[in-house]
Amino acid sequence: MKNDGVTKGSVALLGLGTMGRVLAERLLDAGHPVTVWNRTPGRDTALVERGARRAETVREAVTAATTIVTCLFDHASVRETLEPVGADLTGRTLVDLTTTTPNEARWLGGWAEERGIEHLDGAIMATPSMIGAPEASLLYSGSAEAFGRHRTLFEVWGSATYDGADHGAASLFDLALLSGMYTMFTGFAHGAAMVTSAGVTAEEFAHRSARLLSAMTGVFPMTAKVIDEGDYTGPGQSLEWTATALDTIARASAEQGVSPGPIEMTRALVLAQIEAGYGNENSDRIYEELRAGCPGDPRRGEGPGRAARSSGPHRAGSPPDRPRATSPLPRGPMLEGGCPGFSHTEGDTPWPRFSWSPTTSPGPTPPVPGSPAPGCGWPP
Ligand code: FVH
Repeated sequence: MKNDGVTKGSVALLGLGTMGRVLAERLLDAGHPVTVWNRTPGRDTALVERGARRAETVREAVTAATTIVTCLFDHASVRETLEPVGADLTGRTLVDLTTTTPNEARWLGGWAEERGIEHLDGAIMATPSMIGAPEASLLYSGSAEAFGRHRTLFEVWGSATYDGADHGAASLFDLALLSGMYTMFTGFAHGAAMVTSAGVTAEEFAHRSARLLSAMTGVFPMTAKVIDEGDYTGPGQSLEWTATALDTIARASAEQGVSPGPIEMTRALVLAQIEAGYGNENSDRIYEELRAGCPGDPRRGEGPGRAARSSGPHRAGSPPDRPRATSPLPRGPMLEGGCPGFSHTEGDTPWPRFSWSPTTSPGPTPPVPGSPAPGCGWPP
């Protein structure tokens, strides 16, 4: 670890947006020497009054600390900020709390490794007002050593979970969790639009919706078991039944003059699996449709269920050329070996790992495996 006479435990925080400012405040509360930098001047005034040191340039900030925390807008802004000071970061620890994709985090991990910079990617599972409170949770992945040394520091922000050496792991969990959150809020907004069209307040609806949705989360473990075992023939709501229910909701929505957009999205997944011949199977099977990939992606169909999807004529309610599954589905290459361009190390992380080969100059972020394929927009 490079020190250059810099105080041990000193932190430079780059990015003083809504989140960055709160992260800096909690560090100051905990007694850490903090240097702050922001692209637009003036956002550090309150922090400087509380004892933070103002850096006029990125270089001044990174050379003032042993640990550099970035909390910027996106991956592009992280690159724009850090690339000119790559050499100054050598021997220091970089913790990027910016929301990025797993492959963007892996790219930054590779870029850092090439320069002798310890790297951890972090994901903040909290809003700014939660930072420092017990309900705030932050995920980290990358250098285990760096995580171990910084754990106490990280805990000033919230609980700190280490998700493994794959630099993209924290980000993968972050975005997977947020997928559920965004679609839940969209479903709530849709339901609210339906009832407010009849004069009911959204507030009244919120109480009922929260009760139902909270209860429904109790079903997750059972759904997960079905997905993990790949057997959709057990008891539960069939795809055919679900399609009828979704159709009724969509028609009710239209009757109220409300767009059925969120329901149409789910319905499309259900109908695709019915068309593939699984109408009598459990509606948890929409997982298979998601794993099959994006329309237009050359890898589409490489996930589990591919053999069944690609063979024989499709008949509603009866899977083509495949007996109804009583044992786990054969796992396809996407699960076992990872996506094209990925490698998976036995006994290491349970998700596909991106093999990153250092080059002298990383250049622009490569079109990374797993990035959106053409035709992946919605509606398809
Ligand atoms: N706020 C939240 O609730 C969420 C919670 C979960 C995690 N996110 C992620 O945290 C990152 C920062 O979020 P933020 O809320 O602080 O965002 P802003 O208030 O918009 O501040 C953005 C900062 O980024 C700076 N910035 C933007 N572009 C550049 C650039 N090209 N070069 C250097 N800095 C840049 C911006 O600077 P300025 O506009 O003041 O000059 C702000 O400091 C984010 O990834 C969330 O997804 C927060």
